[in-house]
Amino acid sequence: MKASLYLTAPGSRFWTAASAVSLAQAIAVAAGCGYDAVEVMPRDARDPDPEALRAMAERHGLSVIGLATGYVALEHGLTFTHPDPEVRRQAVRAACRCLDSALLAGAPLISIGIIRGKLQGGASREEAWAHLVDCVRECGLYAGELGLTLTIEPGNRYETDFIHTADEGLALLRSVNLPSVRLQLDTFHMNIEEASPADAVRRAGLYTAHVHLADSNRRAPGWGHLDFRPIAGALRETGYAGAIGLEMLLVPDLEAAARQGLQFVRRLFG
Ligand SMILES: [Mn+2]
Repeated sequence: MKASLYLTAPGSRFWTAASAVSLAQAIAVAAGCGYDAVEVMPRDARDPDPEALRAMAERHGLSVIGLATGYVALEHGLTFTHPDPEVRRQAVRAACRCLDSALLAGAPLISIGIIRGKLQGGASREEAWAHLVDCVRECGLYAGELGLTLTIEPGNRYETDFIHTADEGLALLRSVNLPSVRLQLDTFHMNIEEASPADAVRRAGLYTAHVHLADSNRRAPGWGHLDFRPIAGALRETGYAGAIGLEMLLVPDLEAAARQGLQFVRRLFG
């Protein structure tokens, strides 16, 4: 099972930011721990420069497994469900630029999380859902042209009011109906929203293209109270062949969390 470490470009507003550690230093730590890959939340489509990122990873024998699009919402305020069509158009354009960067970084996927936005401006849930489907379809078509995958990550209710569960994610996949659009499951969100995370993994089946692992408190797995064994069992049952991405609070520090996360994954999946 390939393991990847989730890293954030320095200066990002995203919560995984590892203080003053540069991406080059963080990648060196990931390599030292024995990770296979990194996943990166950029600050912009060119920050980090995707080709430089790829070279940094390759220097250590690592690959870039994916880029996150959260920066489009966090840094630029652009979302797929914004009531203003011009904002939605810009959000789609930014996500497509992220796909261009993923291609240059050698990353097979980009993820759709908070870029989907929240209900606002008096829009009804139905309108917002229709906007989301249109935006994801447009980005998904472009991802398909590039041979890349767009993953939809269900998120917990405190971070998004759209798509909390794997079932809701699957409903979006059905509406979009493109082979380039798939699910990304995150154990931290599943622990809050799913009646049974393991059953959610089974229902998502082979629609799952990527998995994030973190414990109940977003710390490294094993440092909270989530039981990962049924989740790992369900992933094995479904024949999941993607990577396991450690997306966790880098406490007490990057290296300690990275080491704990990887050891836990190696024990869990053998
Ligand atoms: Mn995640």
